[in-house]
Amino acid sequence: MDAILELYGSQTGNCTRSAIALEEAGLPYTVRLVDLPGGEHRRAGHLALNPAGKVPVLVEHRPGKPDFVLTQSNAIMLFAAERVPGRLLPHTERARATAYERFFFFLTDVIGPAHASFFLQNQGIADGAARLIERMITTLETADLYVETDEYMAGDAFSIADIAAFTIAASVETQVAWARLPNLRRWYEMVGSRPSVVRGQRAFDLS
Ligand SMILES: N[C@@H](CCC(=O)N[C@@H](CS)C(=O)NCC(=O)O)C(=O)O
Repeated sequence: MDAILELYGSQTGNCTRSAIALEEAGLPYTVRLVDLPGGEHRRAGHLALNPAGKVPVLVEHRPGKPDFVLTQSNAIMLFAAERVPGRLLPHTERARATAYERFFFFLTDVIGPAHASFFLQNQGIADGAARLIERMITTLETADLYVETDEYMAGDAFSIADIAAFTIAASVETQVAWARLPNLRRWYEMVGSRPSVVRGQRAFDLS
C-alpha cells in the first residue's frame, strides 16, 4: 500500500497554497477540514499534530512506519516540489535559483506584510493595517516586470513562485490596478484558469 497524504486545514491563503502545490504535483491527498471558528485547532487532537495550533498540517501515513507530520505551508509546498521533481521547480540550478528568488520575494515582501496587516487589524490598529496592505499591493504590482517577457513568475515554466504570487493576488484581487498592469493581468488569468489551481482553491470549500 502506498503512503497516504492528508492535508489538514481551512479556507485560508496558507492552506490553499499547500493544496495547490499538491494538486500541481499530482500527489493524491485527502482534505481534513479544521474548524478554525470553532477552535478545533486549539484542541488536543490538533495540538498533537501541531503544538503551535495552526493550519495547514500535512500528514503522511506510511505503511509500517510512524506518520510523517509536516507543518508550515511553505515547507509543504517544497515537500510537494521535491516529491515530484520538475513539476514545481526547474531541474537546472540557475533556473531553480530564480524560482527560489521569486518565491521568497512573494513570501517575505508581499505575503509577510499581508499577515502583519491582518494582525494589526485584529489589534484594532486599522490605520497601520491599511498602510501595510497598500505597501503590499504596490510591491505585488512590481511583479508585472517578472511576467513582461516570461510566461510565468520565474521563467517559462509554472513554479512555486506562481502559487505564492497567485494566492496573495487573489486575496486582494479587487484592489490591484489591473488596467495599468497588462502583463500581470495576463499571467493572473492564465494561472487562475489552470485546473490544478482551481481544484486547490476549492480544496477546503466542502460546503
Ligand atoms: N507560517 C505558518 C502560518 C500558519 C498560520 O498562521 N495559519 C493560520 C491560518 S492561515 C492559523 O492556523 N490560524 C489560527 C490561529 O492562529 O489561531 C504557515 O505558513 O503555515
